[in-house]
Amino acid sequence: MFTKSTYLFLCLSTNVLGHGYVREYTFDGVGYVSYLPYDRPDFTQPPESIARFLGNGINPLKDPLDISITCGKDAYPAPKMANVTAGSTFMVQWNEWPHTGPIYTYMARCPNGQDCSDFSGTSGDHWFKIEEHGIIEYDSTSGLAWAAQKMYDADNTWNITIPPCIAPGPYIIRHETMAIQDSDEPGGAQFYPQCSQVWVSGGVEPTVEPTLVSLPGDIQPDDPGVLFDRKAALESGEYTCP
Ligand SMILES: *[C@@H]1O[C@H](CO)[C@@H](O)[C@H](O)[C@H]1NC(C)=O
Ligand SMILES: *[C@@H]1O[C@H](CO)[C@@H](O)[C@H](O)[C@H]1NC(C)=O
Ligand SMILES: [Cu+2]
Repeated sequence: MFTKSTYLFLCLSTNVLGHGYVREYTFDGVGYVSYLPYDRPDFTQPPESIARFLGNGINPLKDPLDISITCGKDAYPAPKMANVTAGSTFMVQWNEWPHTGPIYTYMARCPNGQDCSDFSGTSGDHWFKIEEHGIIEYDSTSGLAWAAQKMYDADNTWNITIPPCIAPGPYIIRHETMAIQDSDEPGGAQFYPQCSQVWVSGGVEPTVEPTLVSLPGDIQPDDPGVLFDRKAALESGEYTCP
């Protein structure tokens, strides 16, 4: 027993130093625990969550054309759903985020109109992007920085606004960071998508139908936001998220 738990502990600490995952979401001021790949209090069942199972845990995805890119490896629908008002800003809390790179978020309306229990989002055009931040003007003195720097400095939080004019109903929110330390080599970019389920209420009429894309599909291995020279990008400030 002693040996086993010590070994487990060492494994976890090594991993946790490397990457990251979303630990908590705050929608309309209410905190919701995310899917926790490691820090379950009793190492048995994950708590019932609004977040989809994340089989890759804190580890990155490398192939944007694999269906894992939609919501993570072996993702499946979560038992719960958060309530959120259209036009409101929600917060994601990562456990940590030790990499640099862009941050962007997509949503998809769950087609049955009731919940997201039968929707993987892995085929067909369902997704629309609600925010993207690549290189940002950090503040008046520091100049340009990657969005992840701002997240890191804000205690690993990021705030995202739900579009005010989308139709009410069930949606998946797919929030993603990309780690770009090896993005100058083909296959070097690391993707960390995370999916949560929400019921959106309110909304400004008339609602606007967003342009929909597929995932996998919208992020390509040779996209100039995926395969690029990160130092040159930061120097020039020229970068477009995939
Ligand atoms: C969401 O709102 C519905 C309808 O008001 C309510 O029944 C449900 O309990 C709410 N869910 C959460 C997680 O607060
Ligand atoms: C997100 O919002 C929270 C609460 O308002 C704030 O403490 C945090 O600094 C914000 N994070 C970023 C990256 O702006
Ligand atoms: Cu990492």
